[in-house]
Amino acid sequence: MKAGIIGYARSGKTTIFNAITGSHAEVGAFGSRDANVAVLKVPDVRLDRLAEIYKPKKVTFAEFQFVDIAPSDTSVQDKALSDAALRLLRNVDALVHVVRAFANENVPHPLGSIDPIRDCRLLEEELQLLDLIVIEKRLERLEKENRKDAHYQLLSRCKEHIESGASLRSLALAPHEEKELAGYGFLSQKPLLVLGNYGEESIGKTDPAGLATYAADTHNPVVDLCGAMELEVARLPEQERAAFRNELGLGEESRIRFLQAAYELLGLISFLTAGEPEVRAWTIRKGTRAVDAAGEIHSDIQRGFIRAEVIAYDDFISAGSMHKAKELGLVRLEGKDYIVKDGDIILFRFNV
Ligand SMILES: Nc1nc2c(ncn2[C@@H]2O[C@H](COP(=O)(O)OP(=O)(O)O)[C@@H](O)[C@H]2O)c(=O)[nH]1
Ligand SMILES: [Mg+2]
Repeated sequence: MKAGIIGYARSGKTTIFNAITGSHAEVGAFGSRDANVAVLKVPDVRLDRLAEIYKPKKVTFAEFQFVDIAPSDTSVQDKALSDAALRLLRNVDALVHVVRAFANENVPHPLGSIDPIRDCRLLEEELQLLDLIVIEKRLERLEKENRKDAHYQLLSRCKEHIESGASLRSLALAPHEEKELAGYGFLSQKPLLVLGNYGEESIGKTDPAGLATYAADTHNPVVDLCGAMELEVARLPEQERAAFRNELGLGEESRIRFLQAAYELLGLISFLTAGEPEVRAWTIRKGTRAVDAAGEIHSDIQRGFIRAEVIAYDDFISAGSMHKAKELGLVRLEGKDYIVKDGDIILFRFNV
């Protein structure tokens, strides 16, 4: 899974990227790169516990890619997205909008004032407009070629939806229509997480900029944090961080809050595999069938799928070992269509 950070210049995107990923990308500048990319390991206490039991050679956490995209060209800083950004964003699974809610006179906002809800609205409009441009071009092509087919009708529906002021996210689509549109990578269709970047003075206040209320209306989830403080804490030696967070009232680590929100937003869960060579977590979407979950591991396992031996993590822990769990009848045999649950420990039987 991959999330792309977007937002106005100097909203704190790189600061938050560094705080969440523990990277050292240069704040306020970018050099010649198009993007900073980091891979987050998704913390999972279940894996730690399984590793104690299996003592495997390798423990592999689920991974989540986080991309900090270069700011717009300095001449067009009132736009949140540059052309280079757009190319990178087409293939992300989710967008993270860093919204500036901190005041800092030395660092002006490109629009001249701090107004988080305005920024959310304008960014949403920017995404919609970018999609509209793509749709209109395509429709024109189809008209020229005299192909007013089902695809044409579908794109026309998208166009009307955007013209009514809505994002494609809220357009009801049948599964085959979703597939038909997937190749376009429409930006206003991507799940969006709002990351409110507050100043120190807002720590401990509830929804100081009204972002949660705005987000409830648009169904975009919100995470509030204080980027500058998060970065300070992230730079401390690990053993000092928790005490500092407590003292400052910063709450749960930003990385964990971000990942939880992102998993929730994208409807993600993890299933686990455990053995002596490796204990590992795999990320899938809620509602994934066993045979497709197998495909996450290897296409051979998917193709040759026979059955899945499944035990819920909690059942395994209470039994204490796989041997005991089997004796107690806690390990189930499931077929291809079984819907995998979060925390299922699975052994796939397959034949190639
Ligand atoms: N006071 C304050 N300054 C911040 C905060 N987050 C970022 N900044 C400052 O704002 C400037 C731009 O930050 P940066 O992360 O490069 O923003 P980007 O352009 O969105 O990537 C830098 O000088 C940061 O130090 C914050 O939470 N509080
Ligand atoms: Mg930046």
